[in-house]
Amino acid sequence: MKIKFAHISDVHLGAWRNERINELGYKALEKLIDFIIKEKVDFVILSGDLYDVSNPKVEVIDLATKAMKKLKDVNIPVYGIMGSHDFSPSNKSMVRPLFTAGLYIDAWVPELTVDNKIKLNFLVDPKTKIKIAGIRARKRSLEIEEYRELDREFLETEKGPKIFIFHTMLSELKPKEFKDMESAPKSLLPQNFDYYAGGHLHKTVPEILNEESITLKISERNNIIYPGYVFPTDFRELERNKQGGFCLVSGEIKGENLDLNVKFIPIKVIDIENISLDCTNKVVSTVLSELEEKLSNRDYQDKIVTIRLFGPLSSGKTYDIKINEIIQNFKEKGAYEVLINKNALTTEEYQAISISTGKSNEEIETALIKEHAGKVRINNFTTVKLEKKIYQLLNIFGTERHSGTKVMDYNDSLKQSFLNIFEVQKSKELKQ
Ligand SMILES: [Mn+2]
Repeated sequence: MKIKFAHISDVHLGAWRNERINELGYKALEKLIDFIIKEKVDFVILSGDLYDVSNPKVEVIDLATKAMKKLKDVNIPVYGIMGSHDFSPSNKSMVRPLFTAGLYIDAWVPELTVDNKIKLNFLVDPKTKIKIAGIRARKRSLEIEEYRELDREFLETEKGPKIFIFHTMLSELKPKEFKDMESAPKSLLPQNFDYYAGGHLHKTVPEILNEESITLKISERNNIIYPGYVFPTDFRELERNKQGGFCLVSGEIKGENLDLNVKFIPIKVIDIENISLDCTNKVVSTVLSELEEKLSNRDYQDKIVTIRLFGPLSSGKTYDIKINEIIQNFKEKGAYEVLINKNALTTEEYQAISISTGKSNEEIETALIKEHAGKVRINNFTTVKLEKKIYQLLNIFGTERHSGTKVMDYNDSLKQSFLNIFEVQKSKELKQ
């Protein structure tokens, strides 16, 4: 029997603060849904992070519901799990209503055995009879502990064909740039599945799928697949300028096994233009004129433009580089949206921060505060006094809002404490 399914992951609908960019993410999902309907897939596997947060806004939920409904209407079931982003430890994830309505089918069906192991029950896809089991993610990859408690024998001895869905990074498959991210050894996965549908890693793995757009044969040694994101979810991902997409998996059921081929299908909704400008030892006007030059040299029509400014300016303040004006200039040249990142842009004033490793957090904090306090001049404040104030400030920022306190009251009291620390009269309105 011939089969075909789509493997999607990390949609992160509504991940952007910029609504125009969110719209592109929505468009990407719609395009994807239309594509797989046309392809007449038997089912869809979603390896987590449909949403960017567990409680997205109504527009986002509505859009996801529409997308799922569209598939349901043509009898394409969607099997999946909650990812690290849309999981809620208090079970308040907005993925739940989708599960309840049957628009999305939860592949995480755990059961505690008498010897306290986690038994994952299988779903059976009615049309293909393929068995599906999955382990949902938790925040900060806490699900890794649960892999160790799985009733592996049950999972491994169940007759196939079968697919395992998970949302965890595997150490052996971890690309260099994610080296600091939590991961689990491959050996934690239960064996004997035909296809391992991975999520969480915002990159297509094996990389060759996305890089050379080849069709890969799934083999026993090569059956763990991560499609990566559907549309970039943050600045860095836009900057990497790798198209998002999903995996289209097709092949045949051969007895208890699957004979599969996988192909990455890019979903392109916009062109991206990346600008990276080293500002080391430049003055503000030089940076601006270099940007001006780039502005006139390239075509930005209907593109997302990312601009990264970095390095220490020789003089002036980082806020002398007016982001809004730059954005305006690029938009006048037809750019769809412009994002500027100047996190790594510094000035003499804040430069040369030395952090010694091996010290405790407290020691590092003390050293940093000392260093910074010595660099800022505020009328009537000695360095020692300023240091003290920074500590007071950190204290205030560390106060949590009690459940009985209204957000507005909490904000007001934060503001008042801030004013008190810096000995500012409330009548003088704080300028942003
Ligand atoms: Mn994700």
